[in-house]
Amino acid sequence: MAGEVLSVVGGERVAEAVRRTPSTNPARLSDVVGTVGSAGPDVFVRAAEAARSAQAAWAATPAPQRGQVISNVGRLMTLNKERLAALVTREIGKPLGEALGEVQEIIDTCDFFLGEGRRLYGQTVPSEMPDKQLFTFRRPVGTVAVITAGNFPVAVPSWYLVPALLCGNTVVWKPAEYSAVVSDAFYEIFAHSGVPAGVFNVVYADGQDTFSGLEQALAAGLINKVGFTGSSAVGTRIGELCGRHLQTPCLELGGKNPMVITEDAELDLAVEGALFSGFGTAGQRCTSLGTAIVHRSVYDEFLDRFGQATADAAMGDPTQDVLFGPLLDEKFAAGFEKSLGWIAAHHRVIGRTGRVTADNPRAGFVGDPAAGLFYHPTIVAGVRADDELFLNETFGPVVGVTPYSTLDEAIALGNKSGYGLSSSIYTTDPNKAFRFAQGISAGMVSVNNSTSGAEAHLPFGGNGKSGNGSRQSGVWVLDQFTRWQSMNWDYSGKLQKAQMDTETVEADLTFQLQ
Ligand code: UN1
Repeated sequence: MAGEVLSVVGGERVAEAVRRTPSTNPARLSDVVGTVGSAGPDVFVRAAEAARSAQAAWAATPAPQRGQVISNVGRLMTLNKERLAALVTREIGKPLGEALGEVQEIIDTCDFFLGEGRRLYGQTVPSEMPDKQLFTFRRPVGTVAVITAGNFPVAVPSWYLVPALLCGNTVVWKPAEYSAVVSDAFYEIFAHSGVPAGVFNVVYADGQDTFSGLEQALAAGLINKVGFTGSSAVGTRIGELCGRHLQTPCLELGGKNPMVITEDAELDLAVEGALFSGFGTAGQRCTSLGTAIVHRSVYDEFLDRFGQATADAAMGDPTQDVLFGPLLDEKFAAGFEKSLGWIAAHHRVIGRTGRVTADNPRAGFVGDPAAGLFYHPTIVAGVRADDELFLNETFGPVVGVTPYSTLDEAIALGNKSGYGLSSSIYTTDPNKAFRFAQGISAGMVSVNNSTSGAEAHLPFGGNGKSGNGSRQSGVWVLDQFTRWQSMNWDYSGKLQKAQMDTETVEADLTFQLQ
């Protein structure tokens, strides 16, 4: 596959690198997928300059033509679906079925936005004065910096890049370094779809260099909008930085997503949902299940069935038919091991914990566990509302379970962590479903479905520690990548002053019916 992956500025590869690091297959650590040449902050600034120079011409390109480019991206993604998905599987260890779904999510996003190129509707608005018309227009924000994580190395970037480009913005994209090879393949598809040089720039850099490049680019007035998907800690720093420049970034941060299972829930369905939400993608989605909050009357029964389903689930080699594969990369494995330290004495652990090894084996493991970063799926029963495990995101295959008595208590537990990304309730009672939706602080609510797996055209985003209220996807994301401009056009031939020259309607407002 790719030899060395390099940043792209103004359509040219940037040969100089501050560091060269291998990107390895987390399911088979001996397999080096490619080498990443990381750039310093100066390259980020140069990329922002290139994007700035290309912006006016791109914004002047008729929106339907920009839509044609997005249509081409969708077609090339379809043509390359299997190859791109295989690369996702190889570089970050996502099971192939899920990787194919991830590429499909890009295609769905293109399908939605190619038509938006022929809409991007503004309004005509009546004026309070004669011979005057009012209008609104969506204008591009300008130059956008997009910084994304590697757990969805291509789908989540497409949620930013596709609408941002369609709306007439130019972009600097900073993908995760541990998914650089797949990011490069994604970039090449855009480059072959008719995106002009300079409109889409890519910078591979570590977190610190990215932050300092962004700081400089913002100070130089080169960036008008930042989109960031990643941890709440980094999102907070980006929010502070953007705030100093009077900008509101689009932030998609962590989650500690609750799933409430009521006394009337269909338990088999709930178990299936908890299994996929908690252990699908090895628990490494921002939408992964954090804590199952289970009515006391079905608590033991749920735990038994969930424990059994987890023991029976296929895990291992992500090229095979498994529920989940390895953790994304060494850094994530280390972070997850730290969060396993949150398991406390009062908890009851169901199943094994930690790395799958010869001494800590998993029955039925598919493939060779020693080859990669494989971790046992762990259920921790009896978590309490003030436990670290209850309050903090783990980003790995561990699910906490806690009992509740009343729905109000379940909702309070669901809101307790302060995150507010996604949530789920399993119930057969519509009353409980709506009460839950009203009380839960999450931006997304599933009824009888997983906490993860949002469709690509519904608003996606969170509240509290999960974001700043921004929403991606569908028509809602247009407000991130355009600004409303209002126009008033007076053709009366005189200066008509709003509020002052407006005719008042004659009326008798003392009139009462007899
Ligand atoms: C993420 O993990 O950052 O809803 C996004 C889902 C996916 C996206 C997750 N479509 O689970």
